[in-house]
Amino acid sequence: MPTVYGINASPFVRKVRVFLAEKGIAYDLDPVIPVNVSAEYRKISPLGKVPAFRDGDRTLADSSIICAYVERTHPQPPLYPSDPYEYARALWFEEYADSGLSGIIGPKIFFQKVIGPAFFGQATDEAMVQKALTEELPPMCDYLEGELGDAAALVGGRFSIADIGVAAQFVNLRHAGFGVDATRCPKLAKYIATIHARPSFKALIDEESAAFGKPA
Ligand SMILES: N[C@@H](CCC(=O)N[C@@H](CS)C(=O)NCC(=O)O)C(=O)O
Repeated sequence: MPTVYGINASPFVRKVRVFLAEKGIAYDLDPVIPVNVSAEYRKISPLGKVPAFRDGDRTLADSSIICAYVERTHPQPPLYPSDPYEYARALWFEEYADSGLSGIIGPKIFFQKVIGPAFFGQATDEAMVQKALTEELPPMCDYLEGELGDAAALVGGRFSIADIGVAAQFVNLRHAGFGVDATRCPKLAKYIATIHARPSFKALIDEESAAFGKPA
């Protein structure tokens, strides 16, 4: 059985776990916290980050690379589009989530509201949270709202890595007690709720909410 290394609060760990669940692949979870990681762990994840992955004697780091690998080892059901342009668009939304959404939701909202107070005894910087919620996140949601249109999936009308990557980030927003502004971005709000209701996401949201001592 493969092993996923990383804590469940990480959207990148979640991305890999959802991906494996959608493929029907069982795995062990080794809850590595990415702070002062061991020299042993750095051999698997040289940047010291989570997630990392072990498949027998093969190891990999980085959620995007792990998902790309698993897609090749377990092609069914396909989670990347086959059309070249749609494939690239799916990678783009994954990147938009990993580099764009994560930089706002992660440190400026989720860390401030959940991780900092609970694990580092740090007070929430409410000004930072409010700026992120009212100025920084809305234009990023506007973009997704426009790209989504009336579709149920971001690319090619079919659930893919694009949806996993984007929805994984919004779980952290949810854990922080916020959601997509349904008045400003009604399609995105409905889409995120639908993706989060998939069994692959719901199981993790329930597990994580329990760990944070909050209702899902
Ligand atoms: N591009 C990486 C990003 C992973 C990442 O930033 N993980 C965070 C946790 S959410 C981490 O390990 N941070 C610790 C560090 O940067 O040292 C991926 O997709 O796996």
